[in-house]
Amino acid sequence: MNQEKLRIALAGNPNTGKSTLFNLLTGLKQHTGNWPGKTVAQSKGHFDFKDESYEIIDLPGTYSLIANSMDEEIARNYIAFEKPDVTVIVLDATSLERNLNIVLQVLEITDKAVVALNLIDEAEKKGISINEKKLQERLGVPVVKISARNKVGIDTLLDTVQKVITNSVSLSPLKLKYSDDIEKKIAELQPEIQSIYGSFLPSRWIALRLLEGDDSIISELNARVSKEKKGGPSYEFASGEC
Ligand SMILES: Nc1nc2c(ncn2[C@@H]2O[C@H](COP(=O)(O)OP(=O)(O)OP(=O)(O)O)[C@@H](O)[C@H]2O)c(=O)[nH]1
Ligand SMILES: [Mg+2]
Repeated sequence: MNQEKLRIALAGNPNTGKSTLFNLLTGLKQHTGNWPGKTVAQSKGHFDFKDESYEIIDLPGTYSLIANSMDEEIARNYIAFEKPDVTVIVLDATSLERNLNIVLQVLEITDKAVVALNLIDEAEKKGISINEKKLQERLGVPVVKISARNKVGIDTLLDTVQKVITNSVSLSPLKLKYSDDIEKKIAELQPEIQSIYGSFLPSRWIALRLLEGDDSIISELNARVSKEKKGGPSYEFASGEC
């Protein structure tokens, strides 16, 4: 058994059943209900599965990870900077199209992801059938159908999480390709970012945020540079530099 607990983050749109899944796994009682925006701060819980101990983080539901709000900043910072071993992206299978946007955003930050197609019971009731094999092929990360409320598919989801952690599934996450202009700028910035952070932080995603002029990422990066490189040469990103 591992000494260090493995960390799983639950991300996704509001009202997709993240806290229901969190409560089921941890035995805790996070607020759940049929309206969006219940979870406003990250909560932590623990559980064991097949000889392994996990810490699981219930993130606030968000439609995006560009940090327009406190919720988005909490979710984004956890996935990008705290680097969970796996991010489980919980989707509402009855509104798949709207929910896929957050998947692409998470996959820009991390390769270590599993998609949980939740509320599959509700989707089936509505006559919606989803070809999860096809979706998995297209997204390049595992897709598992679950119903957190009815406790269906949970062992398969956790088995899949373990496989991702132990690198026993091959991942080729779908990455958005931008216009040639933007791709050129990303290619210029990435080596600079890597020279400061090594491979620890997602350099392509950081390059995109810098190109967007995202001030919150700039202050986050500066805070981390001074924390991690205390006493070393200081390097400051300045707003509007790119
Ligand atoms: N039918 C069905 N309902 C579910 C399932 N999982 C969760 N729900 C319901 O979906 C609603 C939202 O669940 P929550 O767990 O609060 O969702 P959340 O993703 O934590 O929501 P936020 O914290 O607002 O982002 C609740 O009414 C749950 O009972 C499921 O598998 N099937
Ligand atoms: Mg919640």
